[in-house]
Amino acid sequence: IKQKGCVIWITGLSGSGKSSLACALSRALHNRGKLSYILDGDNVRHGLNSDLSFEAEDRAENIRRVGEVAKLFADAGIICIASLISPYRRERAACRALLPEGDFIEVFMDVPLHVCEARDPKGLYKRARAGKIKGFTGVDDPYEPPLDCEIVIQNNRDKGLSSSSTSSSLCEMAEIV
Ligand code: GGZ
Repeated sequence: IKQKGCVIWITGLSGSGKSSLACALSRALHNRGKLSYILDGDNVRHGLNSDLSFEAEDRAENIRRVGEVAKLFADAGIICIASLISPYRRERAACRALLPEGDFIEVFMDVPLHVCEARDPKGLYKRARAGKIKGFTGVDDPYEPPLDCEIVIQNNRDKGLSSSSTSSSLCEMAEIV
């Protein structure tokens, strides 16, 4: 196997397009003959992390566990794409620190809250605004954007990942790993 493992860590608000990017990236890698595996926050929370809530301490533990599992995938030579809100800088930095320099690629889905909220694919923002979900990221819970990450994607369109800058970022990522 010629492939070297690494972690591509996608952070951003709910509805910013993290999961869509993860899928598109995984396809782009597959087309280049590279093996990847997606760890998606929403999915992992149904299994490995089903014991965790959205309280700050549990979010930190969610990020920590995904970081450790991502490292195991990278050690096995797989490109692990982690896609979770991961709202805290400190925990993202701790995940980065698990890997050798250059093997952790942080991608920020830089989408304004109002755009995510207008998309609201699962109606969660609406429920959060109505007070039915407490502690929703961006509404009444913090999100700390990266200050210095490898890739920033401005995915401002109403739907999908159609912008040309997004596809060039995709190619860039698929080529660097
Ligand atoms: C944020 C929440 C919340 C709260 C449920 N805050 O867009 P989604 O629905 O499909 O993905 C979100 C997912 C966030 O899980 P993560 O593991 O990525 O979060 S973190 O990294 O902060 O631990 C959202 C849904 O779960 N969801 N309640 N209160 N998102």
